[in-house]
Order: sequence, then structure tokens, then C-alpha cells
Amino acid sequence: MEKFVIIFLFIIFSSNTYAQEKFASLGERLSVSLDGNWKIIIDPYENGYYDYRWEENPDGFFKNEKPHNKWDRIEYDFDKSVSLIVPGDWNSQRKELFLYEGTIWYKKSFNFQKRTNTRVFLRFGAVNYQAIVYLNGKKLGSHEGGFTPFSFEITQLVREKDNFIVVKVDNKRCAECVPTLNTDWWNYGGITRNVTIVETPVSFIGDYCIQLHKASFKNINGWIQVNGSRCGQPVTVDIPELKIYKRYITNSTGSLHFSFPANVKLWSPENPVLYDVILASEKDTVRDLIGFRTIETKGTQIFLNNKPVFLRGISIHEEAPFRSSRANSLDDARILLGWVKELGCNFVRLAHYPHNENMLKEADRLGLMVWSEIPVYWTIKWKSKQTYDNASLQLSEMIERDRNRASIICWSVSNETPLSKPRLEFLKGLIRQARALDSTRLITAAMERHYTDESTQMIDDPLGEFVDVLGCNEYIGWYDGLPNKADTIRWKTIYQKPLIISEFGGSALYGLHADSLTVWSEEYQESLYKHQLAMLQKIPFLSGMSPWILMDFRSPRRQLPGIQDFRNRKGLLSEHGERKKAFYVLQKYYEEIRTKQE
Ligand code: GCB
Repeated sequence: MEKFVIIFLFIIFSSNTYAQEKFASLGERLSVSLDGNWKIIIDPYENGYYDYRWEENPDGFFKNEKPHNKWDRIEYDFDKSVSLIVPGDWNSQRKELFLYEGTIWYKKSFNFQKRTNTRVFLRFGAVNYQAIVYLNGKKLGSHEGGFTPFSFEITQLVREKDNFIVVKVDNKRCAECVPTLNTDWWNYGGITRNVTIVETPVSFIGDYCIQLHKASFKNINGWIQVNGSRCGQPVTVDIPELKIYKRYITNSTGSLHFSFPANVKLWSPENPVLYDVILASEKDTVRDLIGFRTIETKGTQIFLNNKPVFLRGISIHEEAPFRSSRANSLDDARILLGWVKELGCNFVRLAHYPHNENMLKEADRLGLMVWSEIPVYWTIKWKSKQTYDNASLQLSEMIERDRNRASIICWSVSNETPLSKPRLEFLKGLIRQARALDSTRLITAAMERHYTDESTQMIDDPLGEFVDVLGCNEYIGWYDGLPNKADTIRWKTIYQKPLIISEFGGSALYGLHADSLTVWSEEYQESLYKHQLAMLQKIPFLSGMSPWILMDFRSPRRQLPGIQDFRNRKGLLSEHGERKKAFYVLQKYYEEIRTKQE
């Protein structure tokens, strides 16, 4: 009998019990937040993971051991250790962790009253960079990539009392990682987004996609995937405001596709209409707020809802205003995107990785079109399969999380990557994948350009052939000459496609005033913006811009004392929200083109 129980438990625990699962619209589900204080152990030598021969230690910190008698020698104790707040990066919470890159163990204890006939999942909004997750001493799995969600099923493992989750979080940079060793932003480590326990019926709506038909305003198309379903399960789509109530039946894989006529008010920056959409299977219900719009290109223009649109944008990092830490909350999103609106933007580039869900929800609500990207940045290991697989995972996790957000108009696969054949193959693979996952949005990449003579900038990166919209970063007036150099430059491309200047800019320390040729002064940055805007206006195939950047942000590459102090100063606002002179230059320009366009 005992043997039977052991075999049975072995089957449960070694089978696919802990497979990663997807959730549609988390917010509306039965869930318990595990945010708050987590106990932590700082472990620079990964002593809680490896033994002295650098082999995985079967008695690692994940066991959360305590001495049982006076001779038990346990050399760690979560409960006597310090705490960190989750969600949050560790760098901004404890002085000694400001520059820390390595392993920190997190532990959270909790009780859980599971209902009958339900399944239970543990979901992390994001952990930077690698997470190995354990529950009650059992490994659930691991995840690599710092900006996308992942979940594990814990139905069989979770108990009523005294559960403990242990997470090994490691943010060491590595050459094969995505991003790689070198970036221009702070490597904020930790459990940086919310942690939730989600309880679902045994069969639940795992994923869905609802969009306006690409080529018509008259039809809504989509699909629903029911997880754990028998085929033939009834599923309904309800949009009360449109008086739409449709009933479908799942096929043998638990999914269904639909298309029905609808007379929707289109989502746009001027009128960001969102509809309450309710999806229900036999036992499960999911609600979402969804906007309907189309996005496409014709020649060198971008069309929103069949009308040409110019993208008045700005780039943003996911850094919190006033506190210099990772942003996560709705308040952070409201402040950042509030400034974006104040600038007169209708577009925002969320650089250089997928931002938290609050940013997208706010963008949907405020009517801001969004460029969303994965951290394939600079010199990734193009020939490494591990790197490719990881980039590809981050791409699908981004698209799967956000494909119902009307605000997102384009997916970007890379930023300023140097030309080579392996790089082209790598990025073509990602583009194919993005199109297969979402055929309705535009694909782009921030590319570089080069001079064909001293006054001609040429965009002819071979990647241009495979994207829908050309993205291009340029720093004329900063890394490339003085601001007035822009007056002499003409732009050319070999492609008949719209162009977004996805970055331009220069640094200024807020409050540093001098003449317009004094580097780091607000006047230099102001002059740079004036010259840039005058140049950009003359590009006939220009469809938008997202200058670099809304707010000053932390970067380990920016060391100049008294000026940078570990901050990239290209913000139009300081980290305290003070507006620099260039802010008003861009604001005025956007106001002018907005009134011309309307
Ligand atoms: C770039 C990068 C961006 C940097 C910026 C800069 O081209 O895409 O991540 O922060 O330049 O400030 O140099």
C-alpha cells in the first residue's frame, strides 16, 4: 500500500502538473494577490543553489529548512532575513543592492482555501531576469526574460496552510541573454511585477483574440481557446452596448473561430471608445475592455481607420517618475502617459522591452497608439540557438499578453542591431513568428542609417524589406555633429514604406542654462530639437517620430559627475518631472501639426 502511494505521488509530482499556463484577462478572475513583503536572502555566490563542486544542491534554499534539533546546522533562515516589497526592483529598495547583479532568493508564506472543482495557478507579471520557482519544496519550473508574464499550475501542490513559495531570481547579464551584456538602461533586478494566485474552473477560457476585420469596419473577427475543455462546449460572446450576443460551440481542440457583423464606433486618439466584452464558457467568464480599429500602410503612409495618420510620439522607459525605480502601478502609468498627452502626442514608443499591463490599459483608455518591442538590442548573439529561442519566447509572450489592446499598432523586433547575415536570418525568423501570431498589426524595427555623402542619410538596411514600417534612430546634433548639421541633411531610402524616426535627441541637465552651443545645457537640447524638427519636416516619407526620450532615466553607462550621475539626460523632463526647454519646442510643434491635420 505504502509503495502504491509513493508511486502515485511520484506520478503526480513528476508529470506535467506544473506546466506553464496562459490566462486571458487576469484582472477579472478569482485571484489572491501575493504582493507585499517577501523575505529575501542575498546570494552573490549562488550558495543556495550550488554545492562546493558547483553541482545543483538537492538541499538548496528552496527547501526553506529550519533546524529540528540543537545539532542541526542550517546556514540560512528566510524568516530571520530582511524583506523586499513585491512588486519592486531590489536596486531602489536597499542601498547595498543599488548596483547588485546576481542572485537573490525570495520567500513568501501563505494559506490558501481552495474551492472544489477548481484549478489553481501561480502567476508572475515579470521577474528580471531568470526565475526558478519552487512551491512547498518542489520545483515548479523556470523562466527567462525580464518583462513578460509566466504561470505554473499548482492545483496538486497548494495546501490549506503554510505554503511557501521560494524564487531564485538572477539578474546577472550574460552574452547569450536577451538583452545581452550591454544596454543603456538600469538592470533593475527582482520580482518587478505583481504575483497572483489565480483560481479557475477545471475548464476555463485560456486565451482569446477579438479584433475588427482587417479590411472592413463591418465585421468583428476572433477566436477563443478553452483550456481543459471537452469539445462541443458552448461559449458566448456578449457586447451589451452593441446588442451583440453570440453563441458558439468549441471544436475538438477546445477552440472556436468567429466573425459577425457589428456597427462599432472606432477607437482613435480623438475618441478612444472601448467596449465591455464578456466571454463565457460553461463555467468560466472573462471580461475585457476592447477597442476596435484598423491599422495598415499604403505606400509611405500609415492609415488608422482608413485615414492617414501622422504619429506624434515620444519614447519612454519603464522607470517610475519621482522615485527612480521600475514603474509598475497604475499611478505610474497615469503620470507618465499624462505627460505624454500634455506634450500633444498620439503615439508612444514603449522602449526597449514590453512594459507592464497598466501602461497598455492606460494607453487604450487615453487613445495613445503604441509601439511595443522586445529587448533584442544592439549586439545580441545572432548565431546562438539559445538566444534565438529566448527572443522568440519573449516575442510570443508579449503578443499573447497584449493582442487585445487596441492601442498597440506595431510590434518591433529589434533596436539598432548591426548588419550581418546571421542577424538578418534571426530577425526574419522573429518577423515570421510575429506575423503568424498576429496578422493585423504592423511590424517594425529601429534600424540604423548611413551617409552616402556628407549630406545624405540613407536607409537601406536589408531588414527594411521585411518590415511594414521603417524605424530609424539617428543622433544628428549629438553623437553626430552639432545641432545645425541637421540643416544640411537630406534623407533617402530604397524602400517605398512609411518611416518613423524612432529616436533622436540630446542630453540636458534640467536647470543648467548656457548658450546653445554649450553641451549639457537646456539651450543646447532646445536648439537640437529645433534643427531636428526643421530637418524631419522635409522628409516626404516620414510618418511619425518618437524622440528620445520623455524623462531622464538611470543608466550605468552615464557616469559624468555633476551632470549624469548614472542618468541618461536625454529626457524632456527630469526624473522629478521638471520640464526642460525642449519639452515646449516639441509641444508647440505637435500642436501645429495637429491643427494642420484636423
Ligand atoms: C540609442 C539607444 C537608446 C539609448 C540612446 C542614447 O540609440 O537605442 O537605448 O539610450 O541611443 O541615449 O544614446
